[in-house]
Amino acid sequence: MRRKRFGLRTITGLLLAGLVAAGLQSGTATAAANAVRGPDLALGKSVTADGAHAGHPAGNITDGRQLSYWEGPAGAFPQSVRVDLGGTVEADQVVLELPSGWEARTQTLAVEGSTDGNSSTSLSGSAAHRFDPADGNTVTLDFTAREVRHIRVRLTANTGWNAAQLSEIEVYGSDDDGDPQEPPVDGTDLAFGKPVEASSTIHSFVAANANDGRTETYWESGGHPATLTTELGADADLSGVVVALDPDPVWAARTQSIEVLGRAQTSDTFTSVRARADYTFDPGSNRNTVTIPFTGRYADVRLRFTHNSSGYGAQVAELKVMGTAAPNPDLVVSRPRHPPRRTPSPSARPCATPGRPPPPPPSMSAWKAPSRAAPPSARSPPASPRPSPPTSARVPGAVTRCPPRWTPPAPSPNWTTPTTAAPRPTG
Ligand SMILES: [Ca+2]
Ligand SMILES: [Ca+2]
Repeated sequence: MRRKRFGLRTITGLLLAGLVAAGLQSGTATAAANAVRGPDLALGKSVTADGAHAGHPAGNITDGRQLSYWEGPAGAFPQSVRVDLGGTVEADQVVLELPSGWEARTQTLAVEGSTDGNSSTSLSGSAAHRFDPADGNTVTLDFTAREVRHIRVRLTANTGWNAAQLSEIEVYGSDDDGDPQEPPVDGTDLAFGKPVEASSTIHSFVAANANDGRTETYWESGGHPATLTTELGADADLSGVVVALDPDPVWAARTQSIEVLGRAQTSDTFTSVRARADYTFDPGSNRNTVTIPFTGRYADVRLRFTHNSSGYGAQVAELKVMGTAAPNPDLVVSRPRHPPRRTPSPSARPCATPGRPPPPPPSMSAWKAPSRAAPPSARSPPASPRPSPPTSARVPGAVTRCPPRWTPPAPSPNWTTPTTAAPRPTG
């Protein structure tokens, strides 16, 4: 069953009304509204482009950072960049971004969608779109909801630079995967009461709170990235995880960016079983519970968190690992359990080394340094009102944030090149 769009506009309206009533400023309201928009279905997904400037590869376009961008080869229009969403979704909005501090420019572009990577349909026809720092250098394109797996943006002109430029492509709509309103994944909860450990913990919100069977107790990390790992004791055939926060409405809606990893009992390393994606926890629409399906035989399951729109560390009240025990004849006889693997806290270890060095800063000739302090990135909304579950005083500012890892894009299917060349920009 296809889930309904999250009722986000309704939620946003109610939230905005509440914030206005509370006398908060519009900037706070906007950030909060962004926080409850559905997950970005393109985040972390594979990207290919016709070409790219060596320092600004296509992968920058779904890395969740507005500051990092893709740039096409100089002087070569048209240019296309394509995102494979990994599965068919029903999309009705694409958001395009440039770094928020750049001077205004207009890019002529069209957005197309495809279910098979070959035939495509127009989602937003070719038109000139202005990227303006006054609007966060963000362009939002709404269109009639369509089922797509691939999104392609074709750019034919850029008034600000002699190449196509985009720092983020975000896709919104509904995604059949991870539908919190669908029946839970199969099997029983194999994580209840099992050993669980976290990369960091703040105050008394310890990891053991995450599988004690009570949603009123929760684990919270001391920043991001953070991991929560549960050891099932033996391999099991898994169908997914259920991640819950307290459904009490005192918890405001929030989005957490989560990757799921698994490790078989014969392996020493974790592998990703579900790519990083944004999941919205909302007491009003999904009882603050998110289901993340995957399949595989694993003994240990790890959640890796890289963002929480509430502005605090990763938060999990209950982690359920759903599945059934796997045949395991030699568990006791021949294979000792792994020794405990404790990861030092983020404050005690350096940031993870990304898969490649970060791109150099943009050439000064490409954009003017803003005369004032650049506005905060749209990726860093201020903290939403903190829920008021029992807690002692927080220690703000103690968190060391690490950059998200870069994931190399997977090859995407060929995409039929349009028969008509797009017009070149004049001048
Ligand atoms: Ca980016
Ligand atoms: Ca709990």
